[in-house]
Amino acid sequence: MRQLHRAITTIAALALIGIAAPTSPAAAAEPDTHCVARANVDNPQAVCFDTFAKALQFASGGVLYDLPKGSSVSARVDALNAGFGVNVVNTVISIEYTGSSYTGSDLIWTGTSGNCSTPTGNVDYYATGMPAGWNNVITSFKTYANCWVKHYESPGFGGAVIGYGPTDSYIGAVMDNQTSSQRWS
Ligand SMILES: [Ca+2]
Ligand SMILES: [Ca+2]
Repeated sequence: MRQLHRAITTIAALALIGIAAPTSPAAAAEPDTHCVARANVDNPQAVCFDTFAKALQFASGGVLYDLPKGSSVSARVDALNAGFGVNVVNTVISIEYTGSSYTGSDLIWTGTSGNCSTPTGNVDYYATGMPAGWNNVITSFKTYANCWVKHYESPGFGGAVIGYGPTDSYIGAVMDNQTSSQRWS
């Protein structure tokens, strides 16, 4: 009986070692990231967080705002944008996603000039290039603050282009994972 008990204890110890063994780094999927960048600057930089809520809070300029738990992304962005000129410095002009239907990692574009003007004959906001990690990855996007967005294949507004257009769950085969610069109007 004692020998059997010892054998079971040994097997259990080996099993624990097996469970505790680290998984291969190659097998670990890259976690989604949630980033914020400012348009209308020369070299936009992304500041990234592990949750969308933290990224949106940063985009708001760090000003706290209270909304019910489970509020939709649109409701939260609308609340942030409603504070423009009151207690919030930034306006969210679009959110870009690496996956279709607003999935994957996201990039919150902000500006400091409030809403886009309704005519699309002008450029209200621009990004001549993408922040680090965001070149050639955009697949879907949501627009805010009366802005529509143009996505360009190349930096500096060159190559294939789609837009101006509003929120789209799929950018289309031609521009999928191709965006290297953007304009908003
Ligand atoms: Ca490109
Ligand atoms: Ca405009």
